[in-house]
Amino acid sequence: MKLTFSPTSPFARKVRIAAIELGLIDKIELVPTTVSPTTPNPAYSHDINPLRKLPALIVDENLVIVDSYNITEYLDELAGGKLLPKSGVARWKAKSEHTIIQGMTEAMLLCRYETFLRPKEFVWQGWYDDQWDRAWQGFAHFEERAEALNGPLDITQIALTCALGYADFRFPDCGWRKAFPKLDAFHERMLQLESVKVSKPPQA
Ligand SMILES: N[C@@H](CCC(=O)N[C@@H](CS)C(=O)NCC(=O)O)C(=O)O
Repeated sequence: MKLTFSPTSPFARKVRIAAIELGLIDKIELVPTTVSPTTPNPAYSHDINPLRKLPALIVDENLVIVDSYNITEYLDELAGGKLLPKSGVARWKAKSEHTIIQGMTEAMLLCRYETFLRPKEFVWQGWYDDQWDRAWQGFAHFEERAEALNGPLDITQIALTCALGYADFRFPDCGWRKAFPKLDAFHERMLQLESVKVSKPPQA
């Protein structure tokens, strides 16, 4: 299998951590890929994902899986289901919590694009602040529910680690550790895992 990949992407990192933890990383070739708003990439749009986003998992000529959640769920299924509850309320709760983390990460990514890519004269501070607030409220949500992060490794813990790591990487002065001490302790715990250590984004 091939995974379109960037070491700075929190979504690709999630898949990489999951693949390592599920014992599948040796079956996946990481393919360095560049996609960015305003930069056309016709081959990627045509062959991999018309939305031009990474990661995507190319399983074979018949199956390309897009979106980090779908890829993680697929790998989890291959490995016998370790990262997501199998059914019922627990499964829907895990999916729902994951969607919140996905939205937080996407909101931070939009903040990054707003300041890094958008021409200065077009930056909309109110919009930036609103996106940032969504991510921040999300962190507050998980700070309030930090006890739920103490169980066996699951998709919520992996995705939240990637969101916090992305905040460190792109917004090093945002102060999340001070504001959310339980998440800080959680993140330190997760950093003990080799999969989390080796996948840390490069220095900004
Ligand atoms: N929901 C998607 C989000 C993926 C995403 O936004 N990836 C970013 C890289 S971190 C990307 O491909 N950006 C390129 C673009 O938006 O043009 C997922 O979970 O895979």
